[in-house]
Order: sequence, then structure tokens, then C-alpha cells
Amino acid sequence: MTTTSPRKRRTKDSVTTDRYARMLLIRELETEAERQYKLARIGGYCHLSSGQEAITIAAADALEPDDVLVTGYRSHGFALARGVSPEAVMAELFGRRSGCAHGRGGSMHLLDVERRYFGGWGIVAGQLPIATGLALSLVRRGSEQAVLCELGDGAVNMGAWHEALNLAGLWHLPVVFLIVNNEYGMGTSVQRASAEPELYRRAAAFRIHGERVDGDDLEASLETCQRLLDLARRERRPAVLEALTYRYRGHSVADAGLAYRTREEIARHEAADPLKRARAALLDQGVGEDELEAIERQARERVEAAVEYALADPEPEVSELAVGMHAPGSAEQFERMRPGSPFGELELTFGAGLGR
Ligand SMILES: Cc1ncc(C[n+]2csc(CCOP(=O)(O)OP(=O)(O)O)c2C)c(N)n1
Ligand SMILES: [Mg+2]
Repeated sequence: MTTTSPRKRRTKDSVTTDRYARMLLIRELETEAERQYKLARIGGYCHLSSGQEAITIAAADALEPDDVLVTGYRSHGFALARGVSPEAVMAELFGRRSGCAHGRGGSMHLLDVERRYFGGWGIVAGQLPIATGLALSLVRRGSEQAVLCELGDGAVNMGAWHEALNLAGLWHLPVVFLIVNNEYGMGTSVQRASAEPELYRRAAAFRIHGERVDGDDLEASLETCQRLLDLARRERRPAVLEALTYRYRGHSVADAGLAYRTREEIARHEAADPLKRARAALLDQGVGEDELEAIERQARERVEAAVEYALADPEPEVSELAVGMHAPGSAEQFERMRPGSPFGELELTFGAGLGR
């Protein structure tokens, strides 16, 4: 039962029970993922975004259904926020057949093309040229949509950042580069990695608009993402948005996250947890404690159900391992690349040098 007072609830507030529920679902699913990883039910890498839920939900909610989302490998939250079910996410982490990448991608490569979520990419900054290319494709098709490309603070020191932003600026592409600045790239702080630690300023080199937002403030993040995506869609103005946030857990579940930062630092951030902030805002709006507790219970139940689902889901057949790896017609292309063939690597790579 709800004890919400309609008088006190402000409908214009963007901190809604729905958004709180979805932020919580991310937190609960990732907390459970770490547990399942330690039970050896999840293999490979597994990066958690606990602490980053506000900017994740804000970015996803600022997108229209036809907009395109591309992210790095810390992707569980983005997949959930874009509407991928917890079952499909957990099954993917377990490497099972009904995972959102059919059990072949794992934690870093979640995707859902139907929902215009084009992954989940494991190479740092590898997603940037892809996002820029997708934005160019939208322009060529005359489609008034935008691309949102998430990247970490560590990705801005990669060559691909410069290449992608240069073309986005030069060709006025509808892409918003969202830097999720969680203060660290693995164990290296932004201060130690970036000559210009105010990362949004680096957009100026490409004559792209740059802006910073408190990524733990759901309302401010949503407003900023909406405004920048709108400019990208309507006026083809690319942008860089730096969202300041923090990850509570280690870089991946294999990292305790304590060798390069203090417990006090983590505790300081946890005290301003975006979930706590959203909860307090809802209480302030007049949402009842019992309604919030029901949301919290439902999130845990939803995650438990996702684990049950993933456990029961079969693994992909080994015979299907290569299915979907290459586009139809690739066999002919590969044939041409064979050493010794007219376009083969033997001629191209060694031919001249060896005088053959
Ligand atoms: C090209 C490349 N170099 C190195 C790595 C190894 N690596 C994985 S994550 C990471 C740090 C990236 O940090 P950041 O961009 O801040 O993202 P975050 O992990 O904080 O989300 C590195 C160096 C990689 N995956 N790809
Ligand atoms: Mg980082």
C-alpha cells in the first residue's frame, strides 16, 4: 500500500519511483553478479558500475527509441536502462543461449540491436569511431536521430578519441560523447593520466561544445543529456558531456579496489550515493516509506528470478560457435585474403620486402 500524499507530490519532478526502481535494479543485479562470479557461474571479465546508476538512467532516458546507444564494457547498467530484461542480461553473464548476445559476448559485450543498443565494446575507446560512423550513417539516411556514445575517463587519452571527435566536429555529426568520469582508469586517477583533468574542456580542440554535470544528480543529468541530444538531433551539433561520478567496487570483480585509493575516499562518495539521493528526493515529494520498501523488495526478487532463469537456460551449442561472427558472403572475401591469392597477405605483407 502507498501512503503517498498527492498534495505533496510534484509531478514535474524527474526523480520518479520508476527511475528509482530502475537504478536500484542495476545496483541489485550487479551486487548479485559479483556473488555469482565468485561462485564461478560467470566467466571472463565482469565490471560493475555500482555508484554510477544516476547518469546511466539519465542518459538512457534522454534517448528516444530510434536513437542509438553505444558504450564501453561497463555495460550492465546501460543494457538494463535501455530496457534489456534482467533475465537476458544475467543469462548473457552466465554465457547462456537466451542472453542478449546469445551467450557469446559476456559481460563486456551486451547488446540489443532491436533496442538500438549497439554494444558493449571491450577495447578502450574502440566504441568511439563506431559511434561516429553510426552518426554519419544517420545523416546519410536523412534520419533525425542522435547517437549517445559512453566512454570512460581513460578513453580520452587514446588516439581513437581524437580521430572520432575530429570527424564529428568537422562533419557536424549528431553524436553526444558521454564521458563517465568515475575518477579512475583501472588504478590510475584522472589527475595522474590527463594533462587537462577537466575532461570536458578537451572538446574545445575540435570546436565541439563541452560541458560538465554532477553525474550522481539524476535531475541535472537528465536535463543536460536531453538538451545536448536535442541539439544533436535538431541541429547536428555534437557535444562532449563529462559526468562526474564514482565507482564503489574495484575496476573489475577481480580488483579489490583498495590498492590505489583509501576506504575514506570510498566512504565519502557512498555518503552521497545517487540511490540515497533519489530516495531522499522521493520521500521529500511525499512518496511513502512503505512504497519505497516495496520497490526495494521487488528489485531483489527480480534479480533472484533472473538468476533462476539464467541457471535453467541452456548453453549455446558448440556447433553454433561461429554463427553470426561474419556477414553472409564473407567466405569469398576470406578466400581472397589467403596467402598467395591475388589480394592475399603473402603479396601485400611480404611480397615487396622479400622481392617475390
Ligand atoms: C586499447 C585498450 N588498452 C587497454 C585495455 C585494458 N583496459 C581495460 S579497462 C581500462 C581502463 C579504462 O578506464 P576508463 O576509460 O576510465 O573506464 P572505466 O573502467 O573507469 O569505466 C584499461 C586500460 C583495453 N581494454 N583496451
Ligand atoms: Mg574511469
